[in-house]
Amino acid sequence: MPIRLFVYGTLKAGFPNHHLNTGRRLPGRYITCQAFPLYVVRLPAEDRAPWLMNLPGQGHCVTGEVYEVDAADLPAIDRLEEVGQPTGYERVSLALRSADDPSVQLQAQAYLKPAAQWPRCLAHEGPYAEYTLDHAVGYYLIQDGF
Ligand code: PCA
Repeated sequence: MPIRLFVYGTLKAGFPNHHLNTGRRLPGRYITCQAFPLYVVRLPAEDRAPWLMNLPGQGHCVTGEVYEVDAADLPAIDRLEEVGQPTGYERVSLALRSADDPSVQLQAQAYLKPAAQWPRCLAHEGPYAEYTLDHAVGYYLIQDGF
């Protein structure tokens, strides 16, 4: 059974973790129906990571891509996103609309940061409506350092 996954960060096509995204993409781009704050956060000794905070109503409606992922592949992606760990993402269901045809709406899972991890004390940029390749530059640099 495939599940729908909305990706807005490094799992998007052309971004650093896309090779770990085993899903089949639905054509076009999708936008969250509700606004959420999308930050690019600098973690000490880590990367420059996209954080979509689970704070609906703040920030912007955020653009990303939707994939159909085999349920058997989901645990590996959950591990990458550190679901269940104190510093990880939580996988929640979001309402989305197609960027091309606003009448097309669907629900998909997405990796959001719990509100309690709000990056007040961390260097962060945003909120943005979209995570771009410019935002991923720091991520690439750190990855290259390993
Ligand atoms: N990976 C997930 C959540 C943030 C990240 O970098 C994604 O692309 O949606």
